Amino acid sequence: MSASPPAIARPRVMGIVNATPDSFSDGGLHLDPAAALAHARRLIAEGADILDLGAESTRPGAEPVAAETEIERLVPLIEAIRAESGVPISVDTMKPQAARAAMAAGASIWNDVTALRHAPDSLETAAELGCEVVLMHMQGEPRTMQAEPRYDDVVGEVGAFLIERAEAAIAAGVARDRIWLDPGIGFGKHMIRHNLPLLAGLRRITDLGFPVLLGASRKSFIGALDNRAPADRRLGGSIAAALAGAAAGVAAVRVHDVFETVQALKVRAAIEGAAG
Ligand code: HH2
Repeated sequence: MSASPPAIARPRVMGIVNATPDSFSDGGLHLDPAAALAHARRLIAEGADILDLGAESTRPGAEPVAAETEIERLVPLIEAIRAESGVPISVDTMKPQAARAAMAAGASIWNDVTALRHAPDSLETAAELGCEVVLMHMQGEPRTMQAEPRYDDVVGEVGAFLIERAEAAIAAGVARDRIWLDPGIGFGKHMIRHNLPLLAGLRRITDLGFPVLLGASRKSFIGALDNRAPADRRLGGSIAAALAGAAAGVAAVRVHDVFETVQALKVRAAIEGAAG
């Protein structure tokens, strides 16, 4: 008899490395390039399957960052990580110039919260780069998106938008098997009325036939559900959301707390495996 039952596949864990001075969850702790590299190293050691590097905060009300600034923040960091690890690197940017520079430096995934809508050449740049792309749903734009989000059927509308963007990407020449979808928790969504039905209805998004990335880590809806817990006290809620994602068949979760999330997903997979 084997000591442990076969574990079922678990979602991959994408660890967040912020190279911004104003990200909501860590207050810009990783703006210093050496600190960002140290954080990346730590996430790799903790079991991150992918690193997601961001140089422009998308928090509601955040000020835009110039492409040159993003490139100055991202490229040395990517090169430094690449010099010591083969971990897949994703870049969280809406700018084709930044995506291009990042891919040249060794990244392989373009994570675009605008689903390749920000610039007129976003779609064709993604096709030309041949990288994987994450197409995320957002209603409105970061500065104003939380003002008055509206949906009749949030899951249906998010799903329809994601399929429309996937088709646009494919028509522009992006290979179908390079496309990820992301429901965009917190992006133009009411904290409770929209984020929760979306998490509850995730299976309808994973059923669309593309790998799905879920980003719920430390987001405001967790604080809204738990006595206004601050961002650094939302680990339990973040893990609960990651497990809900796993149950709905997401391919990856984007998280701050890699060690704890990997552990939770491993235990979940082992329990599922034991269920036979
Ligand atoms: N959430 C944030 C940023 N990028 N990308 C994807 N694909 N999905 C997400 O849910 C997502 C994302 C949140 O942004 P920010 O305010 O910068 O905070 P942090 O990067 O610390 O999560």
